Amino acid sequence: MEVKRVDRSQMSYEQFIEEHWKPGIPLVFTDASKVWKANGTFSPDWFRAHYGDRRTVVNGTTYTMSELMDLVEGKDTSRPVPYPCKYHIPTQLPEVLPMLTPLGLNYAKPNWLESPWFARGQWGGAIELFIGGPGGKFPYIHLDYYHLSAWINQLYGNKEFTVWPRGQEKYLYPDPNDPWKSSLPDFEHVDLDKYPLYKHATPIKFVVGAGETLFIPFGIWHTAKSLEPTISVAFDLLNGHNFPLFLKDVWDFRRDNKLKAMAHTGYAMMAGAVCKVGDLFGKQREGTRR
Ligand SMILES: O=C(O)CCC(=O)C(=O)O
Ligand SMILES: [Fe+2]
Repeated sequence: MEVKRVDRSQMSYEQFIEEHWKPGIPLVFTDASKVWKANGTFSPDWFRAHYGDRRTVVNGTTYTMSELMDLVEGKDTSRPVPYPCKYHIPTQLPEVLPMLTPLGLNYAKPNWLESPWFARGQWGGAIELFIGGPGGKFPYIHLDYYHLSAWINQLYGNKEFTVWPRGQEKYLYPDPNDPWKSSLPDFEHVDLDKYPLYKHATPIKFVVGAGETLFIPFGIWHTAKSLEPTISVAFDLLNGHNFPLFLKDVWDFRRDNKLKAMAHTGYAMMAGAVCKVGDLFGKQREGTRR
């Protein structure tokens, strides 16, 4: 597997669906987020100027935006730089949402997570701002929960990603208590005596720069490392293609309490059915417009 880099002129929506969304092949778009006002605007100085006082909690410590930016830019060297530093955009920075439209960049659609039916659920689907400093590593290799597919939009600085092709969990030692996470402590220095199967793994490493977007389909193990001060916006994608697997996860995550599992799964089934009908009407509307 290779991770292709394309610009919008090289990839129609239909081609993206057939060649990447359906088969689950990651892709870097070099210019998809150009449709967002955030592209070219988001920077440490811009966030300091507009939302310097906005607070978030990282690993149990509360920081303001200005404090975080000073840390990741090396202006404050008095304490360690945590990673990832996150803001949940709809609740912690709702003012920037209009700078992220259309959220799906004209590719990540239809996205049922944008429907009010799914916004009520407690199953991922966050739109998050990630802030990182040089060397900031995501703490583990993982799969995203609920079989959601991730879109990571790099808006400032370079971030290195590593992905493993689908089916390599057998080489990545999933944590028995949370099989969505690998138990390898540091994939760049794996102790092959302790984790011998890792020698069969085929990691693919690449850098995603400012203005670029990485599509990570469900089932692709991944991790990330900020190479310099970075700002990204990540969101998830759910529609009829990954919905059956999503639904199974909604059940599995709550199966210790059958009543709760049934309530959540029943709700998700209904929400999915409503969205499916919405997609059909959406398609019809597009059809009549042509
Ligand atoms: O940008 C990153 O650090 C990776 C984030 C990620 O994979 C996640 O939040 O699931
Ligand atoms: Fe992830």
